[in-house]
Amino acid sequence: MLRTVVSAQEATKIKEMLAESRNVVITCHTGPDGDAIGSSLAMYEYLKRKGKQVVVIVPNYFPDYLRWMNDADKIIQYDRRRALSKSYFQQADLVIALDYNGMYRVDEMQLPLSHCRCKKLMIDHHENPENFCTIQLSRPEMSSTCELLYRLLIAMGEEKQISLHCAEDLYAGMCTDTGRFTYNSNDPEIYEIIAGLMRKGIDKDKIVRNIYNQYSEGRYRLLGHILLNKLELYPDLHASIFSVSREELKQFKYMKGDAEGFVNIPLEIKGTKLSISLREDTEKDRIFVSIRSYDDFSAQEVAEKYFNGGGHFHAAGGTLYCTIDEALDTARKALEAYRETLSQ
Ligand SMILES: [Mn+2]
Repeated sequence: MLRTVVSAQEATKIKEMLAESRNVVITCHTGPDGDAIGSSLAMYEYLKRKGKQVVVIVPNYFPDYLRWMNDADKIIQYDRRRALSKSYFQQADLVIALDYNGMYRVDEMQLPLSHCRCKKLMIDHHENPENFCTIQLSRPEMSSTCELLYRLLIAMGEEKQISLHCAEDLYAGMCTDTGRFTYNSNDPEIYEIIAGLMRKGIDKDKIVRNIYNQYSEGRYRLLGHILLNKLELYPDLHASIFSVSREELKQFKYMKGDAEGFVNIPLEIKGTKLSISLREDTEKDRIFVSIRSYDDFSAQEVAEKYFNGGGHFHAAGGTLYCTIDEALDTARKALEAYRETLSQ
């Protein structure tokens, strides 16, 4: 038995909301990751089996390594199919917001989302949710939206309705949001949930291979370049910074998703407890910042104070509108500002 995370009352309300709806649009955040796509397709699978008219609409491109999931080919990409997407939003009597906490997180899809007068349901694990949904199931203490969605399905008494495909999607999201259960995953119940998903017949080893062993050659050449030429290590501060410019990304035939997880790698160097990654956008003049930390050092605080961002305690990010050199200066200043804490 899992502890109560979703109360019986909440579960009943959500179950009723789902039962009353006929045309459902499932949405997730821009730059969808494994948890966003996993929770969206798990919900899609569940509602489809309930006989609902349901579509998944994502704001933009999602990485190829998530396309093995059942019905991934049915996902509609908003930035490519605006008219079609808008018609789905207009017809919807329920919009579900998965793995995001505010309308700003869907980028340009905000327009049809905010115009949509129907009921909205949020299921999410990011802090400080915005109040834009009829029902808001927000649990920042959850490791992933997929974990929360599994708990919701159980709380609604729907364990039997979790299909093999649904279980695969949920596992994929739980796995990617915890770095294959290497961070943010000390809750023993996570493993009870995995056991539950395995009883549905998932091949978890194959899911991991499907997700992680699908990268391009360019990704590893780029990583080699970064580690050899771009990584700045500050052993006295137990910290590291690296930056990648648009030119460098082009040189290594960068595709969206190719740099994913790079920020975690410097933390594998003994003694490092903070890693900052700065990556120039290939299109607009902006720098994507990614921050990871260990122990009691808050990546979130650094993201908020220096990089117009936020996130989770150990995994955060932000955006800077400046040159890559200016971004490097900002990152170095941030390290200096935390010298006392970091040098301990
Ligand atoms: Mn997530």
